[in-house]
Amino acid sequence: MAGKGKSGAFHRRHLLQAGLAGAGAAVSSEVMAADPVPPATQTPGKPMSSYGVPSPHEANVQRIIGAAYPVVSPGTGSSRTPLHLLDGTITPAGLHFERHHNGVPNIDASAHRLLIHGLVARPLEFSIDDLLHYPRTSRIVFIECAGNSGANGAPQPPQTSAGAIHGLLSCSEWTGVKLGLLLEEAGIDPRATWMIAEGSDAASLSRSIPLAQAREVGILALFQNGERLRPEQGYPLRLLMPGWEGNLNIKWLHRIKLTDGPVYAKDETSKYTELQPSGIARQFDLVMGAKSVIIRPSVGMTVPGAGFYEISGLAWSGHGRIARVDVTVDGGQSWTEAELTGPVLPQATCRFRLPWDWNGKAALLQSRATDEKGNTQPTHTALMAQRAVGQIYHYNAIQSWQIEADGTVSNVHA
Ligand SMILES: Nc1nc2c(c(=O)[nH]1)N[C@H]1C(S)=C(S)[C@@H](COP(=O)(O)O)O[C@H]1N2
Ligand SMILES: [Mo]
Repeated sequence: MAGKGKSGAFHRRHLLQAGLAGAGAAVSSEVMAADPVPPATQTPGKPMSSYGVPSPHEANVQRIIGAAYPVVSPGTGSSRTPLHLLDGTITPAGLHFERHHNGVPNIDASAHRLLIHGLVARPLEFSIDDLLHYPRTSRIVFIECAGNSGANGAPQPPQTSAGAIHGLLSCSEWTGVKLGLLLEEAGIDPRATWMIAEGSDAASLSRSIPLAQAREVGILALFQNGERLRPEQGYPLRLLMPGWEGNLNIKWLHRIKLTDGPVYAKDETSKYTELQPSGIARQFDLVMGAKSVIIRPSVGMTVPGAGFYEISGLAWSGHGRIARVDVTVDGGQSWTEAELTGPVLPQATCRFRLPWDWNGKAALLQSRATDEKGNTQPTHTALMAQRAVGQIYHYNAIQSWQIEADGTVSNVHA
């Protein structure tokens, strides 16, 4: 078969040559003659609506909620994007993952202010209306929580869906004002090397960020996928640090203070610091590594017998664009480069696909992303060797899905 490796994975361009593209049922002329009239053609449809919602037949497509302290602090925790029920690269706003350290505040945009102060020539205060007067920029960017995929750090990998494991990851188009523009307006004091950004939620979440990068890539986001930010994503204003750990993307942003060093705020010392086996902690590990996950198939799906399938998943890197994704269906004996279908943007998720002619025997599926800077993914064993017990931040190891001959999928450490 043209272009097909011994593993059964092959390039899309060989698909039609191989005659494997068709999955539709063949139709006889009798069946065609008896084709019933679709019922929906017999009555007028519903009228227009002022804000559309998904089809009622898609009601199962929901965020996966994990409340850390449901009784004492129901707003503390996260909800995950159901990656396994979606396709493409953009996350619908209502399914963007959520990570709140003390709930979603209800903020009146007309009363909200952003203060830029500290080591600046002129402290400045902006209303949201003020910010809406500045030139805007748009970028399609992922946000990933540093704790994403951390459940895979356990000795026994969780037997839950791809979304439940990897869904602290979403990708949106964000629009707002370049942070550098406002910092320059305030006048950066030459002694300023860091800044601290603070949210106006009940957690007052605050993070120190190196000033040079914040000035270069930071965006004060006001819009998400074309509409104003959702409350869960930081309405009316959030800091966007493309490719940096989720925690730095301060929601409900109300203060930025320029400083001559990191502040060592509670949110960057009690959390988001990684203990190594040596006992020394790594601090300010800020950029999200190269990563990929096969989403179809994954745990909870069944591969119903030998035949043609499309393997598909997401790849992303905080360091830039994804250069390639390699896929194996035999546990790494042979790898095939997947096709990146659709936009491949820096600091954005991209979709990879690879046709697979499954022979119906046990198979071990893995994907490995490489970004344009040459960063790639470690194995689970190699990653855990660099971590103290229980340290799961920045888990970007290769995900392994075991397919049994009966078509069931399980999560394994391979
Ligand atoms: N003010 C504030 N900003 C915050 C948080 C928060 O709890 N409060 N959570 C952070 C964390 S840990 C992450 S991963 C991202 C999550 O962004 P999202 O909820 O829009 O997905 O926001 C960050 N910004
Ligand atoms: Mo996070």
